[in-house]
Amino acid sequence: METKNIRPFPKNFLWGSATAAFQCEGAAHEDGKGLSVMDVRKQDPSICNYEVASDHYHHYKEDVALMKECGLKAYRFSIAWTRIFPQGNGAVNQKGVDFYNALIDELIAAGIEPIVTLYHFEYPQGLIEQYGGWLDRRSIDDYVSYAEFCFKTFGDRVKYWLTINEQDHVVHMPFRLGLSEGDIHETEKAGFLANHHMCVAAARAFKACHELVKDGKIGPAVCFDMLYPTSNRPADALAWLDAMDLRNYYVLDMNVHGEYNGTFRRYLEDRGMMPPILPGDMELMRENRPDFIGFNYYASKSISAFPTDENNKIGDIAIKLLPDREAGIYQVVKNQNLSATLWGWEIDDIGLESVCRLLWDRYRLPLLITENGFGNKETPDENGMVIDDDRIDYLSRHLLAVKKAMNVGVGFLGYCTWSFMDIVSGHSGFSKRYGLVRVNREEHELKDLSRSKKKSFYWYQETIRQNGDNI
Ligand code: BGP
Repeated sequence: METKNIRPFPKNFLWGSATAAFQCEGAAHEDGKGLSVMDVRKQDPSICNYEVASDHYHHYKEDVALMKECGLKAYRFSIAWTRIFPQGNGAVNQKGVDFYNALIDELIAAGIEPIVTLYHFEYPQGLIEQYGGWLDRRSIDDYVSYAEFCFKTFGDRVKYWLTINEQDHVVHMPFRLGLSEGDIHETEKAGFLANHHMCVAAARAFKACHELVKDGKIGPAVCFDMLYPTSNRPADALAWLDAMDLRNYYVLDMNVHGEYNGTFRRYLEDRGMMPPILPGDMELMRENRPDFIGFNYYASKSISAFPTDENNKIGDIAIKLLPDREAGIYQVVKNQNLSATLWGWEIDDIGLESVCRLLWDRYRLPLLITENGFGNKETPDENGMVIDDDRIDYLSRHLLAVKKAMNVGVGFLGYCTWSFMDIVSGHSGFSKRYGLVRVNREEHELKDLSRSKKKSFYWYQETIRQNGDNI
């Protein structure tokens, strides 16, 4: 809604930026780090792997100095689980601990609040080999032991924690669970078993954080696209509700309310995919709630009804990243009202405003945007600077959406751009850049990995300096 006045950003708003370990650190085989599922991933050879990435492991002091110059109040990064526990459990690798201690100390000295993701896609390959990873309940204990170790070791300085990045995507991506593609139904079933174990593990991590970290706050970091019914046909509106429950709310409903929402439960039971729930699992979730909702937002999608017929039966699904078409439920269709990135991600800042309100209405927990950013192909101009006006436009519109959501009462902790420096994109290597800072390398040519500030760096610096009054 438009209002005559708009409230300013609060003084303690966490102006942040984010990365993830496997996408920026490099040093994939250095100082005792063990292998993760991302290291062993078989991928398109035209895309770079994660061995060097942005070489943040060796450039972290320079990177933190740039964050300080930008004025960041918070930096979200992830700990590579296998830098601390190379096998996922068992012996600790002290050099890994030393690295994160040094990074955290550097941030604190720069006046930047660390926000730490415990697990961002890079599951230890050792646990896959020992017992099949998240498909086995032993995974819960190993995740909790790792989390407790981090709380005890870093919790004197790290007060904001995130349990699992985009669990709602991981469970649909076989290789991130250490599975081969195989039979789609079996893979889906395995994914929802993993999902249950992750929710139990997250509840135990919420509990442990509250017990071990003085003033600690912890939450999930899901992906949350805005969804729209494509038309005012009632069947499209119903398909939209189903899609919201099945794509967006299902993990958070377990994390916050300790329940499988009705649509999700019926969906799983109908397909013989309901995981075994042990006595105490749901009570544990209900008794241990997160302190905030962390979510990544990039785009919106349009949903229309997709009825069954003689060709499309219940259970027929088309899997891409997530099922984009499920017979008897919904299908994702192009939104003619929005422009998109080069990768087809539909740009929708108003969608973010709606998401913030939906999340606040359903959970009444403060929000932390853990990722929001614009991926693009980029080359520096003749003066060596990347003039990324499209990114500035994208980020400022999305920040205005946050401001407008706060204006009608949505509680917020802060906002992180994705990403601080260029990192390896999850699906498109170094050809798709997100950073406020350019890293001088190409897909396969490493060059000197030097850092240079893009135009968006200066824009974000000014935005933080004005505490968002320019938005
Ligand atoms: C999120 C992930 C990030 C990052 C981002 C952009 O899903 O949490 O790790 O990859 O998406 O995605 P992509 O790199 O595929 O453009």
